[in-house]
Amino acid sequence: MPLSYRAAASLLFLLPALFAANTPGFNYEEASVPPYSLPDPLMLIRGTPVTDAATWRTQRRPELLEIFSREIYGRTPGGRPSQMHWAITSVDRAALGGKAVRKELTVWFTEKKDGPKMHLIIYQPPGAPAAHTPWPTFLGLNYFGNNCINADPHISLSTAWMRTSAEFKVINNRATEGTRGVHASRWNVEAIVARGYATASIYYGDLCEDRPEGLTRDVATLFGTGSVDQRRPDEWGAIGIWAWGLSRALDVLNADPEIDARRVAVHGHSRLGKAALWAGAQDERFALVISNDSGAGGAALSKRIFGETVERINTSFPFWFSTRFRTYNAREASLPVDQHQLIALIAPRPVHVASAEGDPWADPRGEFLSAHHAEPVYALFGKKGLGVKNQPAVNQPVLGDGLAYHIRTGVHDITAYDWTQYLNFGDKVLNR
Ligand code: GTR
Repeated sequence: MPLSYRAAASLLFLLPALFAANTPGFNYEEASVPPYSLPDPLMLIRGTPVTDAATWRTQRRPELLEIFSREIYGRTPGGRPSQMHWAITSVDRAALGGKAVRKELTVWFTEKKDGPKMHLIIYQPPGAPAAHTPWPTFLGLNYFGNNCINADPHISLSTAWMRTSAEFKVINNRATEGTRGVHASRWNVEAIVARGYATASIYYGDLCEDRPEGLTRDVATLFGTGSVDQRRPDEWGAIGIWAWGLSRALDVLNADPEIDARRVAVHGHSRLGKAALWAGAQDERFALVISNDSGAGGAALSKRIFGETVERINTSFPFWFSTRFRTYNAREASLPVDQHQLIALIAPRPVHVASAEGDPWADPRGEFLSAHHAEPVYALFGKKGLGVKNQPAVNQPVLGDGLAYHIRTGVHDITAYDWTQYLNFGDKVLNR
């Protein structure tokens, strides 16, 4: 007897779950998580424990940064280029119906106007801030050009290469008018500005196109980066370049008298959350780091082997990390570091890690455990960290002392709920 439509449909629905446990590249079974041991953030390579903040700063933190650079993300080959310059291209002090000030800037990384460049957009509360209280600011990379963060028709439309997407109205690798505001719900500009913060954004594709070719174009050309498979083992990849761009945006914000560059939170979702964490780990000027569903190579522990694995991410995206990271494909146990130490690199600066219940690919539990296992380093600085041993229940945010974590209902996304938590934590740690 033929299967009813409903029975066939439910079988199809079950198929991914049936294969999940055995398919190389990801694991959705908590029971299949192998026993693992995490490297101690407070043990120097030579075997001496770190017991004070000064030793952490001068010895252990540099050691860990070196390992993350050499083995995972690749080395950042330089800082701010000497010829980098920028110009404000538009200002509207009555944007969004008078609810915000909108500024657009172009940043050229060399003396050449036709060389590598990025566009920065800033929305800030209306009016001029009092001279002594410039705006604290949220800064992040976006996926579809600055035009995607709000439906504001006055945002300049990106002309850069972009992943073609019918859903986001990107046709033939270019943004169309239909791309305006497609990620407005992820950016929540009005809500952020209403809470007394500025929000700034750059398009990740201005820095490095999210495809293998990206490593030989734009910012990569400034440093002679090799192609995907021809790089030296410790050369950077796209995540390194995106993180570098966040630091260059901070250079520019630092020169804006209306922005308080000592109170800039760097945030990112998913692959851009990985970039935000790596930017925050390297660049101590970031005052708060926010990881939204950053998953593998971001906040999630690699050694748990839950959700996306090292091999899977290096295979799907061979241009995101260094080629040396491929050494750990299916060999997570041999990694000399794990992602809790990436969070620890940010200490004592605050970090907020967020997960979504319907996002097993990013391993919500592994994201929580990274924050949890970074606590000993916060403790060196007299901070409690999360202050909870167990992963909080869904929609029960923990805004702790130096560390925050929440998991919400719903899927891989940034929602108004996430922003409410980030703003609440921001009020706690940035609005002093
Ligand atoms: C996925 C990738 C994840 C995450 C995600 C995203 O395909 O496997 O690690 O980065 O993309 O950026 O949305």
